[in-house]
Amino acid sequence: MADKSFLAWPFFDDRHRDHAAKLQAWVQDASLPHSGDVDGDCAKILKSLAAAGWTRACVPAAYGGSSDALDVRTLCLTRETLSYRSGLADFVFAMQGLGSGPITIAGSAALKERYLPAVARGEKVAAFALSEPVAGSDVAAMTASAEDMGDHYLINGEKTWISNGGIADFYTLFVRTGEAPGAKGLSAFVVDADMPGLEIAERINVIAPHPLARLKFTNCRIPKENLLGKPGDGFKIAMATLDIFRSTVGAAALGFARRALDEAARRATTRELFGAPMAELQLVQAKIADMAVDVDASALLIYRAAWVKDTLGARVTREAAMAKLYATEAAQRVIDQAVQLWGGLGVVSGSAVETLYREIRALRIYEGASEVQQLVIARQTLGGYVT
Ligand code: COS
Repeated sequence: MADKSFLAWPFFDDRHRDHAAKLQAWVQDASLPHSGDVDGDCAKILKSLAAAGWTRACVPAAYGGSSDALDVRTLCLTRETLSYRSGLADFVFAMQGLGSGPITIAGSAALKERYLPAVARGEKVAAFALSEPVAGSDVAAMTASAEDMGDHYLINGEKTWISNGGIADFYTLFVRTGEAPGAKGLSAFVVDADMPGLEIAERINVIAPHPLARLKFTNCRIPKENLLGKPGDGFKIAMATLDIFRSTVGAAALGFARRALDEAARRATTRELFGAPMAELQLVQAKIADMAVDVDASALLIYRAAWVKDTLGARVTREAAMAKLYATEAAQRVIDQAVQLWGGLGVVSGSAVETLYREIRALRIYEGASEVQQLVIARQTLGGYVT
């Protein structure tokens, strides 16, 4: 069974330990379908998560949430626990938080009232629309635009790799409004999925299937009150949202890695090789040791970042980037070793480690590829030496 001793670490309060224990008990018996119909499965999973109250962690208490402010430790514990059992359940939970995060951070009281309680209750499906065909890592290069028409904005352009694209009820959208070149000329909006001028141009299939789409905006008319923050605030709102959710991507990777380590240990202790259990071979022990270190080091970086954000309220860009970079790369290594220990059975479609092998890959890319995290960490580190 997955090691839970980390819950005794000083990063947590008793309410986190209580949350983790209750979620763990729930997730063991919950109905979390993986039927191949990803849209239908996501709808069913969201209903279950919301009925049990877990999606309340995605919004602040004033709007039906479970903590006063978004609590990164609760978000991370939830993702870690869900991903251990089901990558799709983790995805559904995470998107409610990421997609509504910009509203929590910068929305007017009216926008918060209109969207956040419905997100917490699972009645509105949220999505986060930032990437474009030629602007993913370099956010400031985006070209989709919103033109100020006096009493409304007119949106034109494309967004791609949009998770929940096609099933979302609303998108938090980042576009160029042109107050200044580059990062300072972007703004954020909430766009309802049924707005005329917004179409799902393409559904995209990936190795660990989930709803994903390219969106096209053609003279899509958005009310002025759907602006988040002020014109020109878009880049900072996007980055502030990612500062919260990047640690949680690390936590999802950690759940996958813990599952892989458990599967590897189970294999090593039950399979006989050269006349003894595999676990007696030193080469196998070396793999298990490396996996265990990767898991604990990931957990330390993730819950350090989450604790800094929750308790110090400081900008957490560097810590979140380290957590995401390390935990996603480490989980890839851990899962690869688990596949190796399972041998031929490890590459059989649908086996636990084969599923993990597909599930982990996208986490090293989305919400800032590993190379973007390296850039962020290097800038923050070198910044301390500039005289
Ligand atoms: N919080 C608040 N403000 C931030 C911030 C953060 N985390 N990060 C940057 N800013 C501010 C900067 O301080 C700067 O403002 P000032 O000029 O007033 O100081 C402004 O925003 C521009 O920052 P920067 O110069 O770093 O912008 P860049 O265009 O160089 O950004 C990276 C580069 C690569 C860091 C950024 O584009 C990024 O994170 N890219 C990856 C995006 C991503 O995750 N894509 C996936 C989509 S979601 S699936």
